[in-house]
Amino acid sequence: PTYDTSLNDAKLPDDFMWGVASSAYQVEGAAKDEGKGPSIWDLISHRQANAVADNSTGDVVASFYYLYKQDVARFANLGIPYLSPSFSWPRFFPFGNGPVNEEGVFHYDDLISTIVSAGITPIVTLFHWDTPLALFNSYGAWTDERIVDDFFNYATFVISRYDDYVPIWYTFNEPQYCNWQYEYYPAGNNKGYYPAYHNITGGLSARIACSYYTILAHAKVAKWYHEEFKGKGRITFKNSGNYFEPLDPTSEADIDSTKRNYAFVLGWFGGCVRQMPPWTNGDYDPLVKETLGSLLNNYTFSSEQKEMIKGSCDFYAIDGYTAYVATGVDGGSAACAVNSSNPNFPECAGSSSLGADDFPLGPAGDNNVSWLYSTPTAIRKFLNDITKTLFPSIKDIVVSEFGFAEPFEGDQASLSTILWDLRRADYYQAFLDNILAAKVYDGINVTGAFSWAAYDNFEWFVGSHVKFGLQYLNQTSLERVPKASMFQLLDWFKLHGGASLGNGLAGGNPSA
Ligand code: PNW
Repeated sequence: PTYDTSLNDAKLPDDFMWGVASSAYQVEGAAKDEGKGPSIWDLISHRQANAVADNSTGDVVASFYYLYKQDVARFANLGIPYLSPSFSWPRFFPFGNGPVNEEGVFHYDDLISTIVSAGITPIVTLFHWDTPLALFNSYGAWTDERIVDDFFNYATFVISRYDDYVPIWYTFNEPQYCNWQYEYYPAGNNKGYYPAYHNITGGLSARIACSYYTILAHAKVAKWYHEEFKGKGRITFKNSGNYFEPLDPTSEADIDSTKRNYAFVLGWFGGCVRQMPPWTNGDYDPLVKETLGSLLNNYTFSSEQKEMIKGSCDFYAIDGYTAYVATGVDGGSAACAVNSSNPNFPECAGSSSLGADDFPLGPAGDNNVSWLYSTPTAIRKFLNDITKTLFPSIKDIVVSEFGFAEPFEGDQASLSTILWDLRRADYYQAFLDNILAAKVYDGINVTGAFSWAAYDNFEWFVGSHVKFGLQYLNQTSLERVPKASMFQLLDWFKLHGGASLGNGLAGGNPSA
């Protein structure tokens, strides 16, 4: 890869937020301990053989639930100013609603105080896919409107308790995933990270319902945070999305396909930042509405709801990992028809990998992260697309996750190869250079960048042998060891500035 040396002297402001991200089920372990209730992921990983590729579970992983004190000390020693973990809903409320689990509360009390005492600023995600199982069993979780109040109850409990210490709240991680991968495995083929419902095949109405109630749950919490609670910090959710460009920039069909990809991934969930014509405030993307037509009938937003959704994202957060080219497919073909037997995402659009900027592809084959291409230059173009074309009203944007999986299958045996992860180090260097270029050259107000992941963890359906970590995790001893990519990340911020330990709260919280 070639690097842009003209950026060598470019500096980030002192309030540029950076750090490492994680999620409760992927790192905590202690799945049955201290009063935690089961989540959908305890069911998926335990009760369905081969649902997780290597049949690993979240029972132990990094045991962050018990080892957080040494983890936080290590992050502080490395000089990492922000941590972005998620909290576990069924640890606070084992049944999803009802009585609170005091042991869970004490745990998160101490986690927050440990982080803050170390000079690190916590940014907390309230929901990272671990839906309380009880809510599936009682009413079908995300397909039922009762989820809105149950999430509200959980979210307001947590925010009220920790708002003094948490300058940014993410209500949801990537709601896109209940939309286009919405089915409970093995009932459906489209394995959902937070499936809409666990004993039906999902189908289009589950998919639409789950997106609908997620948006409403976010908006209800944000309205409370802004108007009633008057929170000290900011609130939004993390979007999942990747850069798309038309395979042939002169082809109408390829351009149309690019628009559809963006509309169905980002636009579906964009009402909270959509504030100018031709879009309607607070609503779904017009292309989504036009494509789905009457299928949205039971899930349209009232004007009161649109009012609540509008402005419910204080800034835009994007988990952007990779890039694709969009290709048009015949709009009239059966493969493209939108109906309940073919609800696949994204309607009437095709895509494949983008040429990899001479960076390597992510591990494919047995490792099953074949969606991940190392295309670090795309983030600059993506930030331009989001802030200038898709949602021009956005004032600031945070890259809330980015990262790369390594080693590849053949490398797994050797610890030195695992620690000497130069492909990931290259990805980080070039990715961060492109974020900096977007800021310096394109004038985009990108205010943070968070690496996935703090250490190797449980990578959902592909299990614990897929390693996104900046630190190696020895799965037997639970020892953590920083990899080359961790030092690459730290060196990059040493060179280019950004937040440092201890200045986070003031930097990240405009009202502090
Ligand atoms: C994110 N894609 O998921 C999640 O927030 C994390 O929990 C996960 O471990 C991490 O990225 C790495 O996978 C994604 O297909 C899954 O573009 C898939 C995609 C993007 C993000």
